[in-house]
Amino acid sequence: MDYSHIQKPELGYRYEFTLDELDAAQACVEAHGFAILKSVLTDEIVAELQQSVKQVIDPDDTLGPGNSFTHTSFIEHSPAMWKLFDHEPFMRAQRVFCQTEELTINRTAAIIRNPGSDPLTWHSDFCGFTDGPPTFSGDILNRGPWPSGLWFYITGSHPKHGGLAVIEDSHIEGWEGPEGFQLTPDQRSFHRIGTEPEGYVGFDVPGMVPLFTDPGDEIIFASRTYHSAFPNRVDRVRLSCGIGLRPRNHPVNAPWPLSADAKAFLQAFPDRLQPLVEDYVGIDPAWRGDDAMMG
Ligand SMILES: O=C(O)CCC(=O)C(=O)O
Ligand SMILES: [Fe+2]
Repeated sequence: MDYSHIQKPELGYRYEFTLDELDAAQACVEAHGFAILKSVLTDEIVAELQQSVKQVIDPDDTLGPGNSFTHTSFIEHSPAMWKLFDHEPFMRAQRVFCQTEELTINRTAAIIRNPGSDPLTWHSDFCGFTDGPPTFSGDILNRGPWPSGLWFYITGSHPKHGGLAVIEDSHIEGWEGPEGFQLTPDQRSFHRIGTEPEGYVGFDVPGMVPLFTDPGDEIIFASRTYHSAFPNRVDRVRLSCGIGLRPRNHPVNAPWPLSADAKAFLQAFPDRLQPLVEDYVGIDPAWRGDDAMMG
């Protein structure tokens, strides 16, 4: 399926903001669950990040047509991403979106979606719908009120190019799913009423907002906001990367040890930026809690 016919929607409210409208952008995230902040990155930073995502994930260009890959500790390998912390417009914005002056790095990611890659299942990144013991890394890192999405689609977000789509107003506690759908038992996705309770893939969902961005724009979405990514149907790789930050006064208790890469990153990270990695716990994507279901 090709989604090049999908147009930028006219909503009854503004959701694109400039760097001097940070409070309005945050108000939109609070009201509707998402916002776009225009031109946060310079062209130079965009170019460096594009280069870095390719170099860290797929240096020899062997990922192959139709494939995608998500790197879940990108910051540890990308000095290009470190530069954002010295880019004051970026920092000022993140303090507003995280509602605190004192930030720490929660998690980071970078994604390559090659031409021909599949659409993503609709989901929420939030893992606090139930309060049982943690079963995987998301239960530790994605359980707080901080934004789940602080993303840069550094080759642009467009429906034909593997861009992001969100569901407006889906960030509200108690949201029950789009009209005609119901939440899956774990509440992290939804399915059409009357069908198997499997996460939905498709772009005919009421409330869907396809996001159109330029490479330097930041996409912000709230902790619970449901989102998906279109398939990449143009002949150009889709690149994205994101830095999830959380308030520094909100430590998370990670059950996994810091990896060798995480330790090397903490050592190499510049002294002046060290407050940003206070309580940095890295990630062990393979970690499973005792209560994790087998199989
Ligand atoms: O690939 C994308 O555009 C979205 C990725 C995403 O939602 C995730 O990694 O949780
Ligand atoms: Fe996600």
